[in-house]
Parts: sequence; structure tokens; C-alpha cells
Amino acid sequence: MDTSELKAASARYPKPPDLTPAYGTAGFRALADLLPSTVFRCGVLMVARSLKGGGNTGLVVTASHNPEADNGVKLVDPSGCMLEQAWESHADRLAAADTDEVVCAAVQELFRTEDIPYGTGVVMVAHDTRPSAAGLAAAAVAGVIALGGVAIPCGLLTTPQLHWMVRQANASAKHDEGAYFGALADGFATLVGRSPAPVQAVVVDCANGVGGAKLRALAERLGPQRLPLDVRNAGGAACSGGGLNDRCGAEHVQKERAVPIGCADIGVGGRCASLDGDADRIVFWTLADGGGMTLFDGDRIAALAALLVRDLLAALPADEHTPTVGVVQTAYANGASTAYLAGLGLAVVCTLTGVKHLHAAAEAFDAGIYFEANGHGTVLFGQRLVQRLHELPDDCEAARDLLALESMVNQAVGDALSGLLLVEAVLRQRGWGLAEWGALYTDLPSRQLKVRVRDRSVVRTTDAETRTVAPDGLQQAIDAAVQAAPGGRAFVRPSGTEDVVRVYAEADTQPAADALAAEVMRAVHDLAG
Ligand code: NG1
Ligand code: ZN
Repeated sequence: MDTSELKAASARYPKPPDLTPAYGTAGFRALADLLPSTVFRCGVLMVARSLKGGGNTGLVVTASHNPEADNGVKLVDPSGCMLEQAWESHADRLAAADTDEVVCAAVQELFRTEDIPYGTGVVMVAHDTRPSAAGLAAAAVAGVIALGGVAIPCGLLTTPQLHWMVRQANASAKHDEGAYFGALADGFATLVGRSPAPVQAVVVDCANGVGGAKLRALAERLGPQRLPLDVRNAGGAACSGGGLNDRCGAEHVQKERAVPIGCADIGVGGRCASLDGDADRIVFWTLADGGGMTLFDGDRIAALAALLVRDLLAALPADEHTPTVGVVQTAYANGASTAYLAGLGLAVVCTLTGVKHLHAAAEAFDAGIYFEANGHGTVLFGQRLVQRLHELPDDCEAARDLLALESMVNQAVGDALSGLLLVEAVLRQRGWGLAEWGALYTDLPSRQLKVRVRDRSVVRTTDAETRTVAPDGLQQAIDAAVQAAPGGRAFVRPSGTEDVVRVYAEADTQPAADALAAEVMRAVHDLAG
């Protein structure tokens, strides 16, 4: 393999000497200024992945819910899903190479160990709205070209749009943005039928990110008669004082339970939703009498999706194979939601944090519903079920609705725009408002905190991240704090996207959950700080 071109191109994207990037929960993230070498090398990697997988791959420059000064890169496999986990170590090795020679050697080694055929790999490259994004996307393109690949520049897209496009492209299906909006809007139209649109618009806070412009385009496609939307914090000129993810967006609302900026005029009972910076997460919220916020998180979206899927599958004609349905959560799922889903008679599975883990577990079912509490998730339909739905007669309404759902809900990855339509469709079909949705179950009071420590990797976990095995004494301290809290549950884990250790606590009352979280935070400070 002649690596002279790669070496010369790599020299234009030198790695900062002290930087050892690590592939985290969803790719690489760091301050944007540190990232050109990492993103260039990811461009190189995704050419190799394309050659190995025999289809287009994708790369999107984004740091999702992180602050505007950060950036990152998320990598898309030929299936449209996130990069195969076995390749994360290849990504780490390339990103950490200290010299251009080591970059070339790592690439040669990759081709050898993975037995990759030589050829022309194709990588679709997109980016979010961060000021650093276009420059970093150019670094990715340079990486693709340096390994003889073809880069397809896709410009400004949400992360789930790029995943969807890669999946469609490799299925030789229409994969332009118009086809994406059409799939979502047509699926929604079928699911809601001719039922009248609500009078009150849904207020959507777009975190001043890429979701703003994309939601506007979707709203136009849907038409106000189908779903009236009031788009806020859309970025650009419509930006209401804050920058990307600054005091707004899904992360802010879910973790801080605080009303986003730009939404101060929302009255009691208004139906609101917040997306994150790259529009792969959505949570709903409203203001209660007395001003407090009521949050409808990913767990609650999963509950709605589960009801819909369960009822539609039950309405199909009997078949010798009864489709399996499962719901996948993480340890951050509220305990009350887990109990509710289990009470519906559905299989409930708990995986590690990060949608790559949830997605893989959901694929084991004919219909697999997965949502992280933070609002990242989707509903997956297995091949066997989709084929059966297509074979059923046209007048089978349940099959028609399930196929509409499969088209509306992104099959590649969690998608905030799909999530918005999913919630609206289920509420509309059932004639429910937020009150009925909220009455499905009562959340256990919970609290999430972040702790800054010198080296978060000293915290190591087991049992789907619910227990720590290091540092010494931490789990005993957590156990003691949990014992003392009525109805208590708590765990800690190092974040894979931020330089923090996350603390989660649940208890019978909010003060008890707050106190438990504070106690666990102190233990992390004392033993891991
Ligand atoms: P980390 O920072 O590893 O906890 C966060 C979310 C994940 C996932 C990723 C990717 C929480 C507690 N964690 O990961 O669920 O969404 O970001 O964006 O919300
Ligand atoms: Zn995101």
C-alpha cells in the first residue's frame, strides 16, 4: 500500500502533542480547536470501513448537547447505525497516533488485520451548526480523499438525517432530504388519518441547533392543518439570546428541569418539546399550576410507543409466529417507568448507556422500542415483521399503521423529529392530552448531578453500570447512602461525552432523592477526586 499521499495530507492536520482522544459514548468530543487531526483521521477510517462493509459510510461533525465551543465526530456504519463497536479501538489507535508515520502504519495494520480489499470507499459527510463545524467537515473530506476515497458532502444535517441517508443509500432507495421529510410526513399523515389537528400549536425549543431549520422544513411539508408547530430557539437570526445548547434544549430541560430561554411566555398546560443540538433527542414538558415544570422524558415516550406497538400488533390477524416486542432502557430509566412497562407484559431489558447498546438489544425483537431517559431512541422493526406486514391485505389497518410507523420512525438511530411525530400521533389517536399521558405512571423523584474529578477513568463500573468496582470503598459508600434513603437507588459512572462523573439518585421523595445524590456526590469527591 502506497501511503505517501496519506502521509503528506496527514502532515497538514497535526495532532496536538498532549492529546489522546478516546472514542466515547457516541464518538470523539473535545474543544473544537483540538479536533482537526481527529476528524481528518476519522475520514480516513470511514473509507476503510466503507471498503470493508461494501457500502457508503457516514461522518457527521457535531458535539450534540455539548457547549458551542466543543465539537466532535459521530461515525455511521454502512447499515446506517453507529460505528460497529469492534472498530472503536481502530478509531482510538488512529486518532492517538503521535506522528504521520504512525498514522500510516496504523492504516496499513488496519487493512491487514481486517483483511480490507483495496478500492474506492465512499463517505457521506455532514455537520451541525457550530462555527467550527464546516472547517472540521473539510478536514474529514481531506481524510477521505487522502485514502483515495470519495467524499459526498451533505452539508448541514441533523445527525439522524445522515444516519437515515446512509441506510437508504445502501438499500439503493431515495435518500435525499426531500425523501426523508416525505417518509416522516407521509407516515404521520397515515397514522393520524383525518382526525383534526389540535388548535394549540406545539412549542418546540430547538436548542439553537440544526434542528431549527430542519423542523421548519418538516413543518412546511406537514402543513399547519396537520400539525401546527411554534418553532423556538431555531438558531441564526431566530436565536433568542443564547447560543447552541445554552440554557435551552433537551439536555438543559431534562437534567436541570428548567424552562429554556425563549419560552418565558409559555402558559400553564402549554404543550412544549425540546430537541438537543443535533436533533437526535427530544423531551416534552409543560408548566404545572404553581409554575413547576412537568417533564415527559424518553421513558414516557417509550411508554407511548409501547402502547401503540402492542395494540397494533394485537390487531393483526393471528399468525403461527407471534411477533416479539421488547423495550430497552438504561440504568437512568425511572424505576416507575420500568415497572409500568413490565406491567404491560412486555420484555424490558437494561443495557449500558449509549444508544449503540440499546439499539443492538432492540434488534433482538420483531418490534424493539428503545429510549434513553434523555429522549434518545426509536422503534425498530425486524425484517421478518416488515415482510409479513407487506404481505397482509391492503384493508388491514393495523398493518398499514405499523408500516406507516416504520417509515415515520427513523430505523437507523434515534431521531428527535421522528420522536415528535410519534408522540403527537399516539396522543392524537387516543384523544389524549398531556394529563392522560402523565397519568400512565408517576415518576419516582430523582436527581442527576455531575462531579468534576481529576481523572474520571478511576471510576469503573459493572452490572450495566449500576455498581462500581473502583475506586475502593466507593460502592460501599453508595450502598450505605442508599440504605439510609427510603426507596433509594443510586449509581455513578464516568461520562463518555463530558469530563465529569455522573451521579443518579432516586428515592421516595424529592428531598430524599436530592439528599441521596448529594451524599453520593460527596463520596465521589472524597474517593475519586
Ligand atoms: P454520557 O456523557 O456518557 O453519560 C450522554 C448521555 C447518553 C447518550 C450520550 C450521547 C445521559 C446520562 N447520558 O452520555 O445517554 O445520549 O450522551 O449523546 O444522558
Ligand atoms: Zn444529540
